[in-house]
Amino acid sequence: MYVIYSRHHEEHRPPYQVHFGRVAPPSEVPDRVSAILHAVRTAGLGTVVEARSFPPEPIMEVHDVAYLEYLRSGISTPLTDPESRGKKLRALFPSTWPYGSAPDRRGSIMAAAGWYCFDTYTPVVEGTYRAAVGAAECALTGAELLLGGCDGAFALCRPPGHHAMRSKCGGYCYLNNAAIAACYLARGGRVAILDLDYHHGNGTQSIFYDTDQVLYVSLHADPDHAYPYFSGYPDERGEGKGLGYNLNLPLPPGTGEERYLETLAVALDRVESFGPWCLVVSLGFDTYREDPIADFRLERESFGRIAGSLAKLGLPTLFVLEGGYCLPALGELAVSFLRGWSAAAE
Ligand code: SP5
Ligand code: ZN
Repeated sequence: MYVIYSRHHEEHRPPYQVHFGRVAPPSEVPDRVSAILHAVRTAGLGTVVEARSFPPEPIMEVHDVAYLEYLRSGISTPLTDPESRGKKLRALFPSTWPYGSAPDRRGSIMAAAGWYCFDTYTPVVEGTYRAAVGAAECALTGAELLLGGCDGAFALCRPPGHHAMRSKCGGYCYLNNAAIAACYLARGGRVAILDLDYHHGNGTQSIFYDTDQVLYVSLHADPDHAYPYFSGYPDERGEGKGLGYNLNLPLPPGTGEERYLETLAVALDRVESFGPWCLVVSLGFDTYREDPIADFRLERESFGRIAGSLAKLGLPTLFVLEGGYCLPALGELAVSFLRGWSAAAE
């Protein structure tokens, strides 16, 4: 198993997030990936490699050019508002969103912020664009390994990606790493994406909602009480040609291993009946019982069992890191996962 990282992830350091209308410490921090890398190296698991660089085209297949330009240059665009003329921001957050039947007006940087970002968790800072491109390159490097015949790769993407839409950031996500990899892998045939993050991958769902070439299946907290609130319901099944190629399996608060593995079996049946040539797993560790922002009850060993069930599919698989915020446990969760995968894949 190759484990892929980008040194550029450290350049994305959000100073804070706004949660329930209050300033709170950031959850999505550089130590997340450092902790996993350290644990994987200490355990002597897998081959750790750096992402290679890619031309912009595979990213532009998923994301809108004007949105990419917002991520690249938004933070250095001076405000023109009366009380802050000429000032530069340290972290670009929206304060206003398009309202009513607002036409596409993006004159000021604050209009762009509301246009291109859907929540108060996802600021653009100086290093965001470079880090997000590095994360996409981790996923693409993994995709290329699969196309070359490798049967497993784990891309340590940071910032994460599954909430990012074609032209909107949100949920700590800027570029949809799993979607970018899936598009790249689609040159080899149909691709399935299985999303195991605690939160519904609203970005990934929206990107592939109208296609039958990429299947999206997700296990996540019921949006009736959990972020991202507006999507992840079972009646969202796809549209047009894509009808029947989107499957949401919401789970209640307190979900533990038994219920999780039963639901995973339903998801894996759908993946098998789709018959993809490979699988992309959006892997979040925020389903862990001690995760500070979530309420599932998976144990460390659960991650090894989940990996074991995935390995039994026998498909070339690209794991793409999404969430997971319990810093003291992240390393051991990743190690448990990788051990479970290699034990079953042998
Ligand atoms: C990729 C991913 O897992 N994104 C998650 C986005 C979650 N957004 C809601 C976060 C609630 C954060 N609560 C912070 C409390 C700080 N004390
Ligand atoms: Zn999550």
